[in-house]
Amino acid sequence: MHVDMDAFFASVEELANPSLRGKALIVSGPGERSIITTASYPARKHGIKTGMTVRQAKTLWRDIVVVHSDHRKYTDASKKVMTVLESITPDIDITSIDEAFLDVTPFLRDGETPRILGMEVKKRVREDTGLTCSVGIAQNRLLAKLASDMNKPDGLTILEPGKIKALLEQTPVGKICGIGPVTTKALNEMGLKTCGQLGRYPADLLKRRFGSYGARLSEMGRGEDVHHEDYGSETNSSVKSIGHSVTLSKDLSDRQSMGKILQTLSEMVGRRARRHHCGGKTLTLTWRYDDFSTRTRSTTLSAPICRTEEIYRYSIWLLKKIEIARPVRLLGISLSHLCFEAQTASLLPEEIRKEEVQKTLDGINDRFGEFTLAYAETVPDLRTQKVIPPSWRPKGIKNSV
Ligand code: TTP
Ligand code: MG
Repeated sequence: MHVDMDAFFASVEELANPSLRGKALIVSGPGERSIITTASYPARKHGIKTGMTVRQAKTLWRDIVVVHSDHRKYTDASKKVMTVLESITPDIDITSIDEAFLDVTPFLRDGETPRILGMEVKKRVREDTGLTCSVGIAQNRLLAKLASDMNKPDGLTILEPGKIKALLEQTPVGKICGIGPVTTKALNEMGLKTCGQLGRYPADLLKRRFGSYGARLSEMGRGEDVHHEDYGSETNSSVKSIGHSVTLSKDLSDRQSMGKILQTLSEMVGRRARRHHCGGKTLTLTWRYDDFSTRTRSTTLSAPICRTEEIYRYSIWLLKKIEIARPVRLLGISLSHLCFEAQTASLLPEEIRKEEVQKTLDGINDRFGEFTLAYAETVPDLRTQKVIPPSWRPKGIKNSV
């Protein structure tokens, strides 16, 4: 079973302020250039969706109501939702702030039909949180997720095994979780528009074109999900990267101003890595131009890093190497190739001193709040723009692939 909350941030805002209920509503950061994290269903009727800027939304619907994100509210609501789901089964895998997979096989063995079970889950979520969700039930995760999206909002969709083949014939490849816009475009150019076509296409040709992902694509086309048999709880080893990005309040072209942003992002990424006792061997700098084209540049180091000062130093190094072809509207840093518990104490006096400085800074910020003590270059107001990635987990860190 896949459970996904409907227009989650917007619904939480409506719950907190009932006068917003039923309105065309968007949730975003402050300012016209901010990106919309979600739009209520009435707003979606006007073509407004996640990823647009507030300004674009206003051109589509002048009377759109804009609410500024309040992440505390969403994490609190998320915890309530997950508590309800955990009361249904401990076999749960929370995959983002508003969605989870539940292995409900044992209930079905006891004779409860999927529809009764789905209705019961929806009822309990609504009673305990005041929010609606959409539920999909199928024989594996891939299909359950496809199902939960089919009748949003407040939907309940059950995919019976006998009907899946026909459904996949009609399903565009981009509807499958794990096939993003770039792959969708590439597949479409190969003449593969539906899952049915993708599933029938020779797997070795897909492998030649997409590498090991090609084999996975072939399975996806057939609605198979052999990789997700295990619904066990999250382990740190499943975490692939730790990153933060920020949409800038105005486009930047000079490296010095960008450096200040990177200082702030280095602290945010480093803090998260240190909290989870890990470091990353690969550092990636992401930048997005004003035409929304996005670039990345990475460097892989001989040992994992997690101190703010190190992350900053290498991101500045990358920044110096890149060509800035147009004004930049978004900057991001991420650490990948994560090593857990890998930090061995350094023997170099200078390194020991830096580690002590870092521990002291962290200690103060743990006690008095983030950025209480920060490097002088840090831009403090950036923190308010922080967006919770969809891959957020209440008990863990971002699992981005
Ligand atoms: P989603 O479940 O993707 O979207 P949603 O719940 O708003 O709408 P739907 O009914 O279609 O499920 O994401 C959950 C929340 O995560 C969403 O309310 C806002 C946040 N979010 C971001 O912050 N950034 C993003 O890019 C996306 C997609 C979501
Ligand atoms: Mg949702």
